[in-house]
This record gives sequence, C-alpha cells and structure tokens, in this order.
Amino acid sequence: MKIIGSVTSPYVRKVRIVAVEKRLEYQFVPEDVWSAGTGIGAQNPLGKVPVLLLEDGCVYDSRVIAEYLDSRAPTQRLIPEGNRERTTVKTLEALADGICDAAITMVLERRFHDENALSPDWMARQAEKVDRALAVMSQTLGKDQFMNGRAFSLGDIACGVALGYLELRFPENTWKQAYPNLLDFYGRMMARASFQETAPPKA
Ligand SMILES: N[C@@H](CCC(=O)N[C@@H](CS)C(=O)NCC(=O)O)C(=O)O
Repeated sequence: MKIIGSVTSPYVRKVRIVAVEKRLEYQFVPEDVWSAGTGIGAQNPLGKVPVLLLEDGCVYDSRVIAEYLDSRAPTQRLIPEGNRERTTVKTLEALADGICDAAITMVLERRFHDENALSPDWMARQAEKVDRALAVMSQTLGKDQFMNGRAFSLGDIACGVALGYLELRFPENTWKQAYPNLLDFYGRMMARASFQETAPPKA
C-alpha cells in the first residue's frame, strides 16, 4: 500500500499517523502537486493529496483514507464504533481539517497574489475560522488528556496535526499562549512516535 503526498501537507500527515498508529506498513511516495509536471490528476481527478494507492485502485480524500485504514486492522480503534461517539470524533476531525482548510486558503492567497492584491476581507474571514475553531478545540479538551475524554482517537490525531500546521505556517499565531491546555496536549501528541516520524521539515 502506498500513500502519495507531501511532507508539509497536514492531511497527508494525518493519514500517515493513522497508518503508524495502526501498525500498517506503507510506502510513502512524495508528490509535489504544485509542480508543472505533477501527475496527481491521474490518481485523484481533484489534483489533491493524500491519495492511498491500493492494488485495486485509488482512495481519496484524507477522511476516507483515515476511515479505511482504521477499519483495516482491528487493533486500537481510532474511530469509536458507537454511533454518537463516532460522530463526536468525526466532528473533531472536521474541526481540525477546517482549521487546515482556512490556513491553507490563506497560504495560497499569499502565494498566488501580490501583497497589494490580497483581499483583506477574505483573509480576515479565514483567520476568524481558525480563531473560533481553536477556541472550540480548547473548550472541548478542557482538562482531559484526549479530545474525546480518556481514549486516544482520530480526533487527537487531526487536532494535533492542525496545531502542527499552524506552528509550521503561522508561527505568529498566539494559540500557545492563549490556550495552555492545547499546548500541553500538543506536547503529548508530539511525544508519540507517529507524530515524530511524520513531523514536517522546519520552515
Ligand atoms: N479534503 C482534502 C484536502 C486535501 C488538500 O487540500 N490537499 C492539498 C495539499 S495540503 C492539495 O493537494 N492541494 C492541491 C490543490 O488544491 O490543487 C483531504 O482531506 O484530503
């Protein structure tokens, strides 16, 4: 099984962490989706990574891949089976992915526009999403060890990855000062081998 992606993509990192936590072997295939010669469109018509390459075809996007990997091995369920708890964890994943979506939108806005052509309203709208989502993430965690109470789940992986992405691309964001419980949580996530193995190169 192969995971196609880049080392800086938070969605790619999320599914790689899931694979490591589930003790599933995979081969990482680097792909720069922004390069002129990328062939990613043949594996994912949406032109995005991650893509999971299986013997019988391609799987995308990261939420589908994470769910597939979790159900592939019975050890340590990262998505609880009970309907309500499962939905809570998937909502946490949506929250964390949403932070990444907004953050990446800001990164791309800067990459594809000159400084004077940036839309302040559009940037502010994305920044507000990140701010609100961080507040909810901190509130959800409270004094618990994990996002969904006592058990480690996909919600922790997604939230840890989103915080890592902010650290990488928006080091000026003050979440570490504003939310000490998230900082502690992030430290716990970064202590895991799965997070260490997939850490993006320092910018
Ligand atoms: N919802 C998708 C988002 C994937 C995504 O946006 N990946 C970025 C890399 S961080 C990408 O490939 N972007 C290329 C593009 O938008 O053309 C997922 O969860 O897999």
